[in-house]
Amino acid sequence: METEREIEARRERIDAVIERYLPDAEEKPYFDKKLREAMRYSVSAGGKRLRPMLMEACFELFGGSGESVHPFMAAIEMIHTYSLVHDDLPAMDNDLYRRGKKTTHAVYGEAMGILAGDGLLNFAYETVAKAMAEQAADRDALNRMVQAFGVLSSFAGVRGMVGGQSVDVESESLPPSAMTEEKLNYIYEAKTGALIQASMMIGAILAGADEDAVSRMQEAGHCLGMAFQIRDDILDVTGTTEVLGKPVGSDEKNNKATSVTLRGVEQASSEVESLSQDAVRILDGLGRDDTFLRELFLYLTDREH
Ligand code: GRG
Repeated sequence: METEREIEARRERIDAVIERYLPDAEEKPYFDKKLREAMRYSVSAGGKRLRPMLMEACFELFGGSGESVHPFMAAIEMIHTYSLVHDDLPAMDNDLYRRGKKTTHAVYGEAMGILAGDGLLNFAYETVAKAMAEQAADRDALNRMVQAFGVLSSFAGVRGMVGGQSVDVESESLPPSAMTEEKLNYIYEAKTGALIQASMMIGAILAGADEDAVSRMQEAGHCLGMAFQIRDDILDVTGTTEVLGKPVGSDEKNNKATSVTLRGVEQASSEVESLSQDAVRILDGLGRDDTFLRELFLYLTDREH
């Protein structure tokens, strides 16, 4: 209960941070007002804010303080939200509900859905670039931000989330029997795991953690990301639309190969358990006060939505 209260309090603070970096819908020129409204709708429609929360908690774990992590927290949520907006489009999953609300394209139309996603992706990098320019005088801080920027762009891109999504999309036109364990692991690590890994690594980098610590965060993020996605597969079978805020049973409807269709709910659940223990073990191995992060890991791998 204490953990849930802490998570909720952090989520509210993160919402306020993100709000500060979103484009203003009223700002002139007004001709593109609809686009800015659609971008704001997509981000403000809710969400657990897991990635910025992990980023901030990792920043704190390595002794980071102050606001240098804020633009990156906002940026990763913008990138995550763009991926959801595009994933919901008719050309991809064609979903009408997300986070308990109508999806962006269902409200603003397909073309504006595409543009809102494009807008969020670009605005994420613009946000970070602006923050970097403001740090130009402090070489150490700037170097950390440059490194974090590299992680953000590569893990969100072709070698990360976009790459994973492309293989996921391609696999959908093949029979589920064509899916291999190796390919499914790649899809999960890239599509879902990459942004989780990036969040944790960026928090550590901005706090000044050394290379070894950053690679341990990458490893812990891998375990957490895999556990998170497998839990998502399980919830698609065992969850409810009311609690999840999105349709359930969509994997079966789309005849999609997942960890559950390949290995069954029971085995998938024990994988979640062992991956989450691995993640906690890596974290504990750092010998730092990881109380909140540890609780967050366990909460996320045990989540109901
Ligand atoms: C379109 C480039 C592109 C990528 C899409 C993220 C993604 C890749 C697709 C979304 C579909 C999906 C089930 C992804 C798995 C990761 C996942 C469970 C995303 C939802 O993340 P949450 O639960 O969402 O953190 P909220 O709404 O809480 O932010």
